Amino acid sequence: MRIDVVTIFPDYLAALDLSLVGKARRTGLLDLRVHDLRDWTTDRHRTVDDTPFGGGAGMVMRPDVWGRALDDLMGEPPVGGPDEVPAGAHLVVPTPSGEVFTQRHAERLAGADHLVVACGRYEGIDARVVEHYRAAGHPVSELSIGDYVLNGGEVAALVMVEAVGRLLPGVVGNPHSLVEESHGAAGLLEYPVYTKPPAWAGHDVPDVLLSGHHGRVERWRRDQALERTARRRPDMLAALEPAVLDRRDREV
Ligand code: 6GU
Repeated sequence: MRIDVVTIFPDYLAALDLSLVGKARRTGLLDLRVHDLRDWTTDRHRTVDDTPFGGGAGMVMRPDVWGRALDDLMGEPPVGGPDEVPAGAHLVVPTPSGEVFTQRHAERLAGADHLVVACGRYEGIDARVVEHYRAAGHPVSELSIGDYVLNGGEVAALVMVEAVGRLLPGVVGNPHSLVEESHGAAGLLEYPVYTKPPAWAGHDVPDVLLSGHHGRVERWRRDQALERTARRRPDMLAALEPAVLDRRDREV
């Protein structure tokens, strides 16, 4: 997969050299390129923003600068028809006014051949930019990483690139790690985990985990996951398909 990130702070994305995503880049599983939006400015001051029409506080990022950058990076939009192979990038715009980014978005984006992530700063990017690439036929996703305010899209882009990158085949060494995790297919939070030593600072590992009884361990983990989800994320529990709950689950 190819991912282009466009930002006025390329250094923010330096963390993507590290860990599993960094390794995926070095081994060629992920072609990730970070670009400075100011490379597409044409004035002496390398201006990317201006005052908002209609007034108000803050600055808005100019559509002409973004348009030159994205025209260079997006490729041709996909052509219609059910049998056509999609060509051209999926545009991702991190913004606090987007849909809340979830594992489902990560899974969908991981299926794309090419993502372009446009990081806005200030009060955001002129709305015609999203309108333009959508009208041209590109898939466009405006996504927020949660209900709080950041200074720009860069940290959100880090979150999204990591969440997507780890889903690419071969990036996470043990594919089982992708199955049994919070926000995975089970729709439950992950159960608590323990390792050695069995007694630490007066806290013991639950006996069942030392019992060697696989069936009881599985049941205990499922109960813990259900209890946690009920307490911490009642919204997730309410959204569960009733069919995924067994009779024992309902007693928890
Ligand atoms: Cl994607 N951008 C900004 N600026 N703030 C946010 C966000 C994104 N997601 C949550 N807060």
